[in-house]
Amino acid sequence: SLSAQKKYEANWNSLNTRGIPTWFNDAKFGIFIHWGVYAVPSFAVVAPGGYSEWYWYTLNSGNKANIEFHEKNFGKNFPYQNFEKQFTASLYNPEQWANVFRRSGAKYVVLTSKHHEGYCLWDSKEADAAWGRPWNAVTGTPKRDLLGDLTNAVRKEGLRMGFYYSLYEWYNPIWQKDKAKYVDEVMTPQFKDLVTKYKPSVIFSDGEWDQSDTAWKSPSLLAWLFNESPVKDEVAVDDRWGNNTRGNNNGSTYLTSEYGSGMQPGVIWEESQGIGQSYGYNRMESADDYKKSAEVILMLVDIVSRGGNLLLDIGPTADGRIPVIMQQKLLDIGKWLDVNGEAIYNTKPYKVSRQWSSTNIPATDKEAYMSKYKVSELVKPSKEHANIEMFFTAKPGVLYCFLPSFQDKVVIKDYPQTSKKATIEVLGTKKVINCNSK
Ligand code: FUL
Repeated sequence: SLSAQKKYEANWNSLNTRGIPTWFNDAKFGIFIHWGVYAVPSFAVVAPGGYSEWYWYTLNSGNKANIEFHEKNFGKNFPYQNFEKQFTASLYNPEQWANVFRRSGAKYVVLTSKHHEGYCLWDSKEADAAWGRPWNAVTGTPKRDLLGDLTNAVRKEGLRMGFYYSLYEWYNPIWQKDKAKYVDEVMTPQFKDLVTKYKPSVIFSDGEWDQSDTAWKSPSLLAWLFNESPVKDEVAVDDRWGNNTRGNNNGSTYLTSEYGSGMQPGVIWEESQGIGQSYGYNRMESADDYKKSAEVILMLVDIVSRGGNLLLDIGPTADGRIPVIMQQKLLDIGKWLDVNGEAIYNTKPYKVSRQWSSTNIPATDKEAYMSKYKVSELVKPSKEHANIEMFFTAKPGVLYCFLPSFQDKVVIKDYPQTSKKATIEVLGTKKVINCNSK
């Protein structure tokens, strides 16, 4: 779908004629990874927006809970950057991670190459030069190309690899002195180095809100990416390129929602969220703070029925492990996708994405709904899902229906009128079930 041989100019009108590689919207499910020095304190107050990767900033902005936690555990004068010594990745096994990702049914992985703290998971000389100290995983404590090793392992499992990249850094010394210089001498060459060396299929740009796309020079960076980079025909990029770009449905960038309810069909979009309420690992979260596997599956179905992708986030530990509870959720999702993936991957939204329950149970009557429909605890619908009888996805000649709760009998209100009699099958069984169709 990309216009071959075309030269894109450094303006949105031209860039937007590129489109987005079709593989992205067909993939539907990806794994997001937030891993950096913040994995050491691994702390946030458990609440909506309680992002542990914001630890440094939250501490500096005087958050009482963070200060108390920090002083109690690390002392009054412990600077954040000293956490780097404990970011060992000593048990890191990228092949094991990639194996779990493949078995989760995800088709792509997006790793934080650099978050707002500025620490790089590959050998970025721009990072060390700007910070005047080892501030990447190769020259720093892990002594390992964490990003490159995962990239290789993920590709060996047959998945695509992409990177999250924060344009700005809260405390980069050059950024703080001279933003234009930071753009020219740190961010731009660093970004090009990342893309050239590791050839990502996705760029999830972020940290764009401080200034405009013009100040970031992001249109020319994207022109380079689409014209000259080794991934010009492959890469899908998000919509975070300046404080004026997010949410623009402009053709060359996919829209991002974050712990949100996502968008409606007609645009290319991706919702991201963690299994708990943080992207980076938060040690304050307990098992009860994590979504149940069935809730994540229902969320995936809901998103895909509206034409979107789910980028489900996990947060590894400072010593390089994926918390077992996160692995378990991923494997549960994979088991479900083994049977039902046909109704997810490569599908398009149906003309209606859902059918509301005719009994129209208010979300507040969830308990009554559950006992009426014998919904088990495991598939307890979330508030938003309680009234939904069915979700739909489609492929040519096939309509897929997802029932969040078991029912003996359903009526598909928006079934297309055809002369052919339909057959209905439950995926994973060879059973054809009774139906009346015109
Ligand atoms: C946000 C960031 O500030 C969060 O920490 C996280 O990376 C999320 C995906 O994007 O804007």
